[in-house]
Amino acid sequence: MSVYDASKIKVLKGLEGVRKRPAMYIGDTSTRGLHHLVFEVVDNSIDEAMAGYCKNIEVVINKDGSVTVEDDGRGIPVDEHPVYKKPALEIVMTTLHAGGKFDDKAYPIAGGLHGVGVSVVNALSEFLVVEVKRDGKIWRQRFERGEKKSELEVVGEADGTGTRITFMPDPEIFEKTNFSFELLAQRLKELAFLNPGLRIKIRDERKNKERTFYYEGGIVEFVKHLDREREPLHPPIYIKGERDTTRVEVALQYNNSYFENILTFANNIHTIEGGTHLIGFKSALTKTINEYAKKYNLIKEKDLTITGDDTREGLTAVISVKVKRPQFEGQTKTKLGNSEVKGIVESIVADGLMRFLEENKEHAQKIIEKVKLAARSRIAAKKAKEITRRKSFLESDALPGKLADCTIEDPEKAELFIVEGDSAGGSAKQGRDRTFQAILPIRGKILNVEKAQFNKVLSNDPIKTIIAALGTGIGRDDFDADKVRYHKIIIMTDADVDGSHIRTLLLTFFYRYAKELIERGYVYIAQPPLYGIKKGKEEYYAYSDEELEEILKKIGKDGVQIQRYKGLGEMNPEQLWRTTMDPERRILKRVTLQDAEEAERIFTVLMGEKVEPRKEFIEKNARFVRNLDV
Ligand code: 0RA
Repeated sequence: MSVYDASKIKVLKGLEGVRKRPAMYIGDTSTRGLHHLVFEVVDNSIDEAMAGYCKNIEVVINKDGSVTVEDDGRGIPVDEHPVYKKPALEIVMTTLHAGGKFDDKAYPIAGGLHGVGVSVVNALSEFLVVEVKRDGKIWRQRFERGEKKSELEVVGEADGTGTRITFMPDPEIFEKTNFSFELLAQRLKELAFLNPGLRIKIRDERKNKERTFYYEGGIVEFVKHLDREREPLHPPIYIKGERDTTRVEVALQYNNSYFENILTFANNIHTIEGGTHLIGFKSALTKTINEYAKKYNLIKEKDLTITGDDTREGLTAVISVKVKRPQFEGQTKTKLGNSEVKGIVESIVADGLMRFLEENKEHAQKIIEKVKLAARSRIAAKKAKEITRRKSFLESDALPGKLADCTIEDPEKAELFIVEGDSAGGSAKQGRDRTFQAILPIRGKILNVEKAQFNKVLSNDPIKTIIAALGTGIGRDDFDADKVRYHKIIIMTDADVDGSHIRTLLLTFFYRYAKELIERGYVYIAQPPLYGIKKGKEEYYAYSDEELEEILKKIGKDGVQIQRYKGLGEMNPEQLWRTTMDPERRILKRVTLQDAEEAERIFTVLMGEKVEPRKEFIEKNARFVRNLDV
C-alpha cells in the first residue's frame, strides 16, 4: 500500500468518527452545535487577523440555507504537501486536528470546542466548497460529507488573497439546520470588539438584513457599549501589558449601579466560568484600591475596611488575555486554567490601575467614594440584621398564599410553574398534575433588580413571593441553593412582547440573586404553542411558524381553523396541560448561564429612557428567548 492510500484510509476513518459522534467535536447537534460550525470557520479567519494578515471577514447566510465565510487573509496554502503528495488545502479539509496552520500558532484559539478544525465542519456538511485566492489565482475544491468530490483546480485569476468557505449543514446530523442571524451576530460583534480594526460583516440573504461590526477602540468601546444605558462615574480605564508570551488587556469603568459586570476572554473565547485571569484581576483591584486609599488617607472611619466585593459594586470590566498554550477547564471548558496567568494579570493590572489613580485624582476620588459607599451599606445591612434577629418571612417556613403547592415533597421530583397573570394561573392550577406540579401566579410589576438596591428588591411583591416559594432565602449571606424546594423552576409566560419582557425580568432576577439555581440547571422556560389548528375533530399545535407550515402541508388547508395564541389565558386548562405542562409532550428550554447573562445585558437597554431602542430590543429579545436552546 502506498503512503497515499494509507493516509487516505486514516483520514476517512477520522472524519467518519466525526459523523458518528458529532457531539464529541461540536458539543451537540442542536441549534448551538449548528452555529458552532460557523464559529469554527470564523475562528480560522480570526487567527489570520491576529497574525496580522486579515482585515475583513464576511459571513453570509445564503438563500438556500448554506453559510459562506470569506476573509482576506493569506488563503489556505494550495501547494503540494511533500509527504502526503496532496495539496495542503485538501489535507486541512480532510484531516482531523490538522487545525489549519502547520506552523506553531502564536495564540491558537483552542478553547473548549473551538479549534477542532475546519475538517470537522467539512465532515458535518452536506457539501462544502472552498475557494482560495493565492498566487494570483482562484482555486476551488468541493467536498460532500467530508469526502473529496473534485480535485483542487484553478478557476480564475485573482488579485489579492483570501479564503472563502461555503457549507451546507447536513440535515442527517443536525436536528435543525436554519441559522439565526441574531445568534451569529452576537458572537461576531464580540469578536469585533476583541480585535480592534477588524471589520466583520454579516448578511442574511433570506431577508436582506446586514450588519457591520468595526471597533477602532477595542475593549474600551466594549465597556462603553456595555454601560451605554448607565451612568458612568469616569471614562473607561485601559490597561495593557505583556509578560513572557502572555498578553493582557483590561478595560474597566464604574457606573452608578450596584452590580458587577465582568466579562473575561482568553484567546477570544468567552470564559464564562472565569479562571486565573479573573482571579488575578480581582486580587489586583482589591489590593490597589486599598493601597491608594490608605496612601492618601481617604478612609476616615476607623473600622471601615474595603473588601473585594466592595471594589466590584457598579464595576463593568472586560478582561482579554492571549495565552500561548491555553488550558481550558470546567464543565463547559470555559474556565482558564493556566496558573502563571494569575500573577501576570495581577501585576499588570495593579501597576496600570495605580498609575491611573495617581494621574487622575478626580476620577480616583469618585471611585474611592463609590467603594466606600458599598462598604458602608454592606456593614449597615449586616448590623440591621443582627439587631432585628427575628426571622423575616423570607426565611420562615410560611409559604405564600397564592402558591398552589404540589403534594410531593421531594425537590428532585417537584416542579414550580411561575405563571404571569391570574387567569393563566387559574388554568394552570386546574390543568396541572397536583402531585408534583406547583403553580405560583404572579401579579404586579416585577422589579428590574438591575437598577434597584437590595432593600427595594426585598420589598417587591412578586419577588417576595417567588423567594418564599423557592425556600432558598436571598442575599449574599442567606441564599442557600440546597434549600430549594423544586428542581424544575419553570417560567411560563405569554408568547407576546409583554410575556418576553416579564421573562427577561425574571431571568435577570435569577441571574443576579439565584445564579446557582441556573448553574445547577434548575431553571426552565416553558414553550407554549404559537398556534392551535383545528380540522374537524382533530387538533394540532404548532410551536413555530415553520411547524405551522408543515402541519398545513400535511393536513391540507381546506376547512382548517387556525388560532394564534397571544396569551396562555386563551387555552383552557386541558389544552394548557396537553401542550405546555405534560412532561410527556411539552417542550422545556433549560436556561443556561449564557442565556441569563444575555437577558441581563439586554436589560439596561430595555429599561432605558430611549423608546426606540427599547421597542427594538423587546422584539429582538422575544426572538432571543424563542431561540434559547436546551
Ligand atoms: C494554513 C496555513 C496558513 C493559513 C491557513 C491555513 C488559513 C486557514 C483558513 C481558514 C479560513 N481562513 C483561513 N485563512 C488561512 C498560513 C498561510 C501562509 O503561511 O501563507
